[in-house]
Amino acid sequence: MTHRRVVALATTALTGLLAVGVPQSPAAAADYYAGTSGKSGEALKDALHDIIATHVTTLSYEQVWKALGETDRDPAKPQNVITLYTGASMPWSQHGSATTQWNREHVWAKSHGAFGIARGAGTDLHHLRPEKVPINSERSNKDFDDGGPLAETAPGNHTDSDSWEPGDAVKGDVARMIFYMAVRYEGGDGGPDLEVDDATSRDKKPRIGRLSALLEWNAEDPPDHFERNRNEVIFSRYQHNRNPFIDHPEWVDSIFETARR
Ligand SMILES: [Ca+2]
Ligand SMILES: [Ca+2]
Ligand SMILES: [Ca+2]
Repeated sequence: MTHRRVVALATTALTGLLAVGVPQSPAAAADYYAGTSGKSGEALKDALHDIIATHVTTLSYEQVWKALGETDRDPAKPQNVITLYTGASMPWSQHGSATTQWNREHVWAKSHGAFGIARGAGTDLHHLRPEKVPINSERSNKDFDDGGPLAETAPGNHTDSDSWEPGDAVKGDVARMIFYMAVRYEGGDGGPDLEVDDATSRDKKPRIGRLSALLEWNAEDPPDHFERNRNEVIFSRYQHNRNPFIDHPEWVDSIFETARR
């Protein structure tokens, strides 16, 4: 285990102790994950899929606007949302397709599996985030990986021809969104079976990468209050399912480390 990972794990524990204002009680969270006890790897993935794909409410693409106003609300300025890659605060009302506005960034690029904006993967709040229109365009459908020069539109982010490296504050958020999607979507209901691989091939298959970078990012940037709160809002008010990797970041390695080999 690297020193960096040890520090990240210690920080995870500390963040858990210090988390305040999140309505989910430990007892309720344990109940949600009943059936996962003692499981790891593929068996844990299957159990989590059954939990997070059952009793889910799907939203229309139009309903996503209003929901993001709540899930990504700026705590210091309730009429605003916080955008994903740079943490900018923008008025919720300023959404649309103009270059001065924000729109709905599909963190799992919607061409990777061609689900578009269909109910389900295309409208799943667990991977949809507000982002400035020019940044959304520059990220495009690139895979995630470390490297490249600074992005033109997004300070603190890096990009090259085949990949996007988010700012340090949201690297873990991005990783956990991707891992959620891979477990949530297993090809049921006519939807795609999304999977993470170690490539940055930027193709249209139902895959995204790069797994090794995403594993590192999950360890380096543990869930904070903002990320936990948004999981709670999605669960209690919109979709009624959770991102298990925000509640249990350690499950990422259990399920996905094996996929790398
Ligand atoms: Ca690259
Ligand atoms: Ca973070
Ligand atoms: Ca899958």
